[in-house]
This record gives sequence, structure tokens and C-alpha cells, in this order.
Amino acid sequence: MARAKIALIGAGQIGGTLAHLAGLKEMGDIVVCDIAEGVPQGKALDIAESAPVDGFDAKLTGATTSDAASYSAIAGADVVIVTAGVPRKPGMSRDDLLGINLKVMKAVGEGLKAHAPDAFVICITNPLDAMVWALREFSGLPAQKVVGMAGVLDSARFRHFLADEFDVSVKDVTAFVLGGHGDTMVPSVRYSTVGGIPLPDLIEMGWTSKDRIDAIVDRTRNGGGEIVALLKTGSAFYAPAASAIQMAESYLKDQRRVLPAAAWCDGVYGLNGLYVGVPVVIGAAGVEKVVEIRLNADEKAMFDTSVNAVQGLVAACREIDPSLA
Ligand code: A3D
Repeated sequence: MARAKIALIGAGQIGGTLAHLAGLKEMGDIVVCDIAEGVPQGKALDIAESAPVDGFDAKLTGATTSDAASYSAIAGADVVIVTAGVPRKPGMSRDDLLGINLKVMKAVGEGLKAHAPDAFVICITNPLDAMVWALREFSGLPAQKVVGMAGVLDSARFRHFLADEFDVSVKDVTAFVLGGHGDTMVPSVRYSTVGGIPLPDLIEMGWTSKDRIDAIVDRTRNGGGEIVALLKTGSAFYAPAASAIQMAESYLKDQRRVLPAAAWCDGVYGLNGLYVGVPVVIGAAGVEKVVEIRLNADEKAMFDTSVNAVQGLVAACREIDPSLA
């Protein structure tokens, strides 16, 4: 069987890390694309030269996607992961990126439509929920084949902080985060567990206190900003790349993982047509199912606030680009 083809659009911090991880995991042949000349080619060659040392087989190529025709480099891709655009700098919110990154989504969406209409597309570009919506609109691909990565990362941050708090293996901590990828995200305390024990029970058992969990929830919500403030020159890239790779693997290997992702919600969670973070099943058909969990009144109120924030960003996209109206 031929190797899968993985196209990475954006060869920056996340794009380079994605290429390296996809190579190490032998997920397929990889084409790294960027508007910049030389960067995707250089990163592809550098990673290809690590393959003999690490012992993986993958063909890595770089391509400059500076106009519509050059998107032929992604032709036939099975998975496309989009990180093209700009990241935030200290003092910026994700929403400040909207105007610039919307134009990038238009170019990428049109490239997808023309050259990779059968791909499973994972968007990472911020502001995530609005950008994945715009990418779907511009590309015209089926909604179950276009998804946004944020929930795996946000819940990985939550899991890391919880594992630290309890001094247990990260493997035994499950957590998930609902809603938009922004300050209004909803880390779910009730549905997060250590060894299967829900956090509220662990508070009752005296393992931790409500105040400490509240502080962890807060740190999770601001997890991206914490890294931006430390790095000063860009945003997180190792954990975002690892998270998107997990989603891509679930699709390519039909693993049917249950993962939180920004998925098209129509007729679920009281929504009629919006991308927002919810648990989904990712298998060979893409997003095969949106898992509709029961929210209590507090969770519902937080989820609604988050949905409102995403709806505001989608409205802003429509205003900037009337073709989206
Ligand atoms: P960076 O290292 O700047 O890489 C972005 C790359 O995109 C650069 O190499 C650019 O040259 C390239 N680019 C710009 N415009 C185009 C275009 N039209 N076509 C092709 N390539 C283009 O950023 P990064 O890799 O650190 O982050 C990429 C994006 O991911 C940013 O928007 C971040 O805000 C976002 N991000 C999202 C998360 C989520 O959890 C959703 C986490 C971290 C970063």
C-alpha cells in the first residue's frame, strides 16, 4: 500500500515540529509548504537528514505556496494540517490575529478546494474556532473533514497541571475542555478524572481543595498566554504539534479516538451551524460523531458565553470578507 501523504501548510514553529513528529512516527510522506521561499525546503531537508540517524522512512519535500498554482504541491494529500498565518506576541489576544489570518485562510482554502478536496484537514491557525469555520467555507470541503485543533492541547495542559498537583502519571489523568479556544474555554472539572476518579470526588477525599482546582482551571484557560509571556517571540509549538499529530493518527489509522476538537455543530449542543470545541470521535470518515455530554447549569452558562464569543468572531469574519456572508 502506498504511503499516506501529509501536507503541512505553514513551515513555522508548529509546522516544523509537525514535520519532525510525522517523520519520527512514520505517518507517511510529508510535504512542508510555506509562503516563504527556502524555509519549507530547508526544514524538509534538515528533517530528512535526521532520518538515517533516527531510522525512519519518509520522503520529505518543501514547497513554496505563494500563488494558487503552487498549491499543486498538496495534490492528493490524505491529511493537511494548517498552521499558516501569524502567531500572537505578548500583549496580543488570539482575536487580534483575525484580520491577517482570515486572508491566509482564503488562500489556503482555495488551494484545498482545487488540489486536496478529499483530505482530512486540521486547522491550528488562530483565532481557532473562527479560522476553522472560514477555512471550511473557503474550501467547500465536507464539514466532517475539516476540524480545528485546540481541545487536545487545552486538555493536555489541564492534564499536565493535574498530574503535577497529584504527583501521578499523566497517563492516568483524563481531562477535557469544551467551548471556544480562548479565555472563555470551559475546562470540565466533573468530567476530568485521575485513575477514573472524578475531580469532585478527589476534593471530597482530601487529595486537593476546590481552591487549588479553581487555580488549575484558571491556569489552563491562560495556558497559551503563559507560554507567550515566557517565549516573548511567538507562541507554544511543541504541545500544539503533538496534539494535531494525535488527531491525524486517529484519522489515518481509523483509531476512533474520543478527542476534544473544534467541530461543526449543527443540531447538537443547541447550535445550528458553528465550529466550537466539543468531544468528537475521529475515524476513517473524519469527525464521525459529536459526543453530546450533559452539561449542568453552570457548565451550560460558561459554554454559552464561549459560544457567544465564537459567534462574535464569525460575524467579524463575515464583515471583513463579504464573500463569507
Ligand atoms: P509561525 O512560526 O509564525 O509560523 C507560521 C508560518 O505561516 C510562517 O512560516 C509564515 O511564513 C507562514 N505563512 C504565513 N502566511 C502564509 C500563507 N499565506 N501561506 C503559507 N504559509 C504562510 O507560527 P506558529 O507555527 O508558532 O503558529 C502558527 C499558528 O498557530 C498561529 O496562528 C498561532 O496563533 C496558532 N496556534 C494555535 C494554537 C491552538 O491551540 C489553536 C496553539 C499555538 C499556536
